Amino acid sequence: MATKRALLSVSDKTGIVEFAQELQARGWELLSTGGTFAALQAAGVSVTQVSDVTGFPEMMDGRVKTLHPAIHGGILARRGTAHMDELAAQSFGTIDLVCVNLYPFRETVARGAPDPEVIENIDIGGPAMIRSAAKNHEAVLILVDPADYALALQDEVSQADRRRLAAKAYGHTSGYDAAITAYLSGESDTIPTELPQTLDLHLTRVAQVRYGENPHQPGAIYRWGNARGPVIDAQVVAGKPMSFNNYADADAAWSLCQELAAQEQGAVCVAVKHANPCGVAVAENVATAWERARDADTLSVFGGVVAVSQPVDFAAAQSMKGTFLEVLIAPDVTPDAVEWFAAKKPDLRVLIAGQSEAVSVLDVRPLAGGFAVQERDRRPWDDLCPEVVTGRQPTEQEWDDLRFAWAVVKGARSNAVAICKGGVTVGLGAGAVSRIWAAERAVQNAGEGAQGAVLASEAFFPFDDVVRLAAAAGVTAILQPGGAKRDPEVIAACNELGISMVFTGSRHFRH
Ligand code: 93A
Repeated sequence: MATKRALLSVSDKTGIVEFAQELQARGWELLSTGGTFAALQAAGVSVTQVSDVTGFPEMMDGRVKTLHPAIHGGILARRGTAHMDELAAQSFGTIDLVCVNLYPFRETVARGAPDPEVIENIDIGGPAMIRSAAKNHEAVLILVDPADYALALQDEVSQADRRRLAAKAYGHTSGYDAAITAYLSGESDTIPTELPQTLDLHLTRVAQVRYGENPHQPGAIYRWGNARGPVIDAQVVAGKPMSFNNYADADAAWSLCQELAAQEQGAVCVAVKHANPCGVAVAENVATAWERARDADTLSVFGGVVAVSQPVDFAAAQSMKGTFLEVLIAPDVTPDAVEWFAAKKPDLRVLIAGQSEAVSVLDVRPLAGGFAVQERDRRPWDDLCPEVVTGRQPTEQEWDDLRFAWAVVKGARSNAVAICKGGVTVGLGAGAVSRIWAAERAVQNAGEGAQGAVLASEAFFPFDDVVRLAAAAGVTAILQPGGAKRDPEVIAACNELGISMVFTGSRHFRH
């Protein structure tokens, strides 16, 4: 078999030397552009310059390096066709692997470089090679991410993986072009500070579901650009295929679970029904957290979706005996637990969450004809300056419960009220169209459990009615943003009834 040739041309040189060494050890011939060539040669890798292949030097400060038929013909030739004869007639060889990442355009914009420098960082030859290789992905491996180098070193890379790499490659160039578009139209591409004029809505379908929210609605799951997500990239280790509603609820459960895990000590369990938490608990281990979350509302948890913050072992799995659940998502699940679930709860979808460093910071709501887009509400507890506005101060235990309850109402649909005690939701009212109804639901749900508990609300109290209701049920401390016209009346009611009130100054609607 002819020697395989790889073209390496990368601005981000992470892992490139090790990768080139591994390719060389497997008998690959390596071609490379100026800077990459220098880095590889310095590391003792034997490599040929692209200019020796094209017969032309790199020109115009590198603007023209790889834009040549010897390169693009070698990538694009359809193997086993007359293309190969055309290639041979020019004495060109094939190129079987293209490893490229682009000039750091975004980074150059981000550090406020002058316009000519930004323009110079618009990569032309790189995207051209990426597009060529991705088009011919049946024969050519296209790598745009050092995380995929290991895959390329396998003896045989499947067609499915080659296609996935090609899709990723087009996502890479389309995101890159969107950044250039944003810059040239005078908009910043740095999303967290200001949302851009145009959004790269490059979406790839990643999963098929039987139907949408209801059987008469077609549905599918898409990935946004190259983003990875804990749920869309989760590994389903047991159970039935995921449904549309399973995806949505698992996402809601996991995100609240992660938020709580970041601020609490111990294992967190979040049970979700219809995108709202119905039982949430933090405890010394997963089994106990689950049991407390379940017991918080044994009725609603039926058919629920559960996220836990720590690995599920055999004991934790067994604690879920006797409750019908749709989905369980965890950072890991031990093999004996997976086996037990598969045997005893064959319908339960058991998910090991995917890596999610690059989860989108955007929150998108569909509108007929477009989308409403905002930054996600990611404000953590530590960013707040909670202020006690009553004579009575919360006790230490109440502070812990207030912080816990605050995260829960933040993860629920407005209007949301949570009553919590000892790291467990004892009463929840979410998705109500009036605040007092959310509070009434929570109080009713809590029953006797409201005695000595705390209450949190994701938005302010327009009247003192919630305070009076909560105090009558036995609640001793309340947390809310504050900022209503009638705040003085609300505070007076707390002082009169001897309960503490804390203002966070931060509202957390989730409509
Ligand atoms: O200026 S370019 O658009 N012209 C080209 O022909 C070309 N070929 C590769 N930039 C080009 N590249 C880019 O050079 C690659 O996309 C990569 O980002 C970079 C690697 O250059 P070096 O190996 O010299 O560090």
